Formats: sequence, structure tokens, C-alpha cells
Amino acid sequence: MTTSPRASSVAGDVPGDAAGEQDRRRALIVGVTGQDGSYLAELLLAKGYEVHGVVRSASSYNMGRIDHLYRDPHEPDVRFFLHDGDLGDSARLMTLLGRIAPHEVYNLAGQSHVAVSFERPEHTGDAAGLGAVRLLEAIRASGIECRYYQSSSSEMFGASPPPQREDTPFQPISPYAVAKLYAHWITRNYRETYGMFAVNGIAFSHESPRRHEDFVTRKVSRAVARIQAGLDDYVYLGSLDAVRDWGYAPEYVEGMWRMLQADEPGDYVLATGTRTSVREFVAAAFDHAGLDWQQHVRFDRRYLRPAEGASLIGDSSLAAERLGWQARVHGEGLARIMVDADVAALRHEGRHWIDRPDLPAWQVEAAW
Ligand code: G4F
Repeated sequence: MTTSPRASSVAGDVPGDAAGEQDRRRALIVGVTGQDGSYLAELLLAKGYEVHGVVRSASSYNMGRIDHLYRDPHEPDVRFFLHDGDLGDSARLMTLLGRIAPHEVYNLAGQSHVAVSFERPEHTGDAAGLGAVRLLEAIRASGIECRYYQSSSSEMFGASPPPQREDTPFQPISPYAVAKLYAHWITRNYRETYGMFAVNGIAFSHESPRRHEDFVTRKVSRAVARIQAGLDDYVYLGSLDAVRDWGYAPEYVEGMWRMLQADEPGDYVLATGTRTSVREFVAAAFDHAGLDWQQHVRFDRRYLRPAEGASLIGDSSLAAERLGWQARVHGEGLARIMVDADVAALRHEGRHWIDRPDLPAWQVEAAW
């Protein structure tokens, strides 16, 4: 029987010592309800892991991306467990770490919208920045042997010209990027000072049909589906000149996992290496649906940012060489995948789980 997912007490959730379970790898994902967390949970479950997700109590429902993974913890052979907690509660993190004793910890949580970080710089610094040190310190203090993944971001490169690699200087130009940079350096600091297996994945933008529509790719793919269906006429956007290196999220979570399987801890760029402007993404998305974008896209200055950095184009040759990781889906192919998913979701009617325009991105995407 499948029940609605809810965070449940860890005490009754941690499996017993039945044969085979002792050897099973356990992963703890903080931010499991977000795009990356949900794909990573799927990947790890497929690899035979026992997966524990930390879920922040939210006044709004935010489990849509993991609904399909959840089963009642009292059923036999359940390997996916949810626990109340968040990156603001160090004591709770310590308790969960002690009880679960994970082999791998993934920090994918924190407010992740760049524009929102200008409105809520303090909250962003607390969640995306200090959240990492709370988790690292909880791991260190609890004394468990585990590997730690920190979701660093290409936003940290900010004004540094492309292509950006692991040794490119960071020049952050948003509160979000500054917060992420703190988390990045504290992760390195724990690795170097305490010998922890702690790594940073410097991920360039990675998207999917599970992206919240406050991010431009999903905003566009969703708009294309609605315009094609005759529900809307226009989509309002900010800068079309901005350039990103857009990849496909399921491929990026594979890269995250590979970083924790390496012989030595290190920091890696995850990117496609291809440049796509917002305009090109928009044109590809509308074209895929047989629409002329120039008839349907309008400018709205509210979507301009106080600061817009250099083009973010990554060079992930180190990840290719040492981890055997390579992105396959790039900007325009990604646009087609996302439009197809939104068109299908609309055709299947009802409120698809990814269709939550009532929730702000920071709440749905991050769930820290
Ligand atoms: O989709 P975006 O909001 O994502 P952004 O800023 O690239 O951030 C994403 O990728 C980062 C990695 O590089 C992550 F660190 C971060 O957490 C997040 O996942 O904006 C993309 C570009 C920007 O240049 C923005 O100015 O699209 C431009 N844009 C133009 N019109 C718009 C819009 N962005 C949004 N969100 N909405 C618009 O209407």
C-alpha cells in the first residue's frame, strides 16, 4: 500500500539488523524534496542504497517530486525514509546522523534562487551558507565515518570570464553566490583540517521537468505548453541576452554520486561546456512546439537582476578524466525534453505535481 509521504520519526524507521542490511550502503539527502534531491534518491535506490531524506516541516505541501518513491515504513523491504529536520537545527542533524549512521551525506538544500537572494540575503546566507557548516560540524561532532557532498554553484564564478574551471577565480556578484562561496570554502576547510572526505560539486545550471517555474527554462517550457493549448498568449521575461551552460539534472546527480565514489576527495566542475543564451533556449522551445517565439515573448523589467555576471560556461574536463563523467544533453535538446514533458502534463490534465505556481521557488525548490 502506498501512503502519502510525510516525515516520520527516525526511531521507528531505521531498519533492523536483518541479514544483508548491515552491508547495505546508507545515504542521507538533505534537500530530498527538490529537483536534484528527488533524482538523486531515485538513482541511489536503483543502486541498492537505503536512502534517508531530511524534510523541512512546511506549511505547504512540498513532497510532489518524491511522492512516487514513498512507501509506508512498516511495509517489508522499504529502503526510503523521510525525517523531519532542517539545516537550521544542528541538534536535530546530530541526532539523525547518529541514528542513521550514513555512509554518504548529500547537502542539496538551501534557498537556490539568485533573484530571490537579493530580496532575502540574510535568509539565503543562513540556509545556503551557514547550513553547510552546521551539517559538517554535526558530522564531525558525531564522529561517524561518512563522505560529504556539498552542492556548490557556478554562480560563485560571477564576473569571471568563461570558460570556468576548478581553478578559475571566484568573483561572486549575488548574495546567493556569496553564501555558496562560504559553504564551498568551509567544505574545503573541513577536508584539509580534519581529513574529512568532503567534496564540492561546482554544478552549472541543470534543469528538468521537475524545475520550479520561477527558473527561466521551466517558465519557458511551461509557457510554451500553455500557449500551444490556447490557455495563454504571452510569457514575460527579463534579459534574453544572458548566457548559461544548461545541462540535464538526472545526469548531474550521477556526477555527484561519482564524486563520492572516487579514491580521493576533490572539487569538480559539472557542466556541458556549451553556451546557450536565454533567447536561443526560448527559440528552441517555441520552435519545438511549432510556434514563433517573437509572437509570444514580451519583456518585463521586473525580471531584470540588480547584477548580471559574465557568461557561465563550464569546463568539466577534470570530471571527465577522473570520474568518467560527461554531460550528454545540452541547451536545445534540454528545451525539447522540457517542452515535451509540459505538453504531456497539460494533456494528462489535472494539477500535475510540478505545477505549483502558488508556491515560491525558494520553498518548493529548496526545502532546506
Ligand atoms: O533560471 P534562472 O533564474 O537561473 P540562474 O540564475 O542561472 O540560477 C540557477 O543556476 C545556478 C547555477 O549557475 C544555480 F546556482 C542556481 O541555484 C540556479 O539553479 O536565470 C537564468 C538566466 C538569468 O540570467 C536571468 O536573468 O535567465 C535570465 N532570465 C530572463 N528572464 C530570467 C527571466 N530568469 C528568471 N528566473 N525569470 C525570468 O523571467
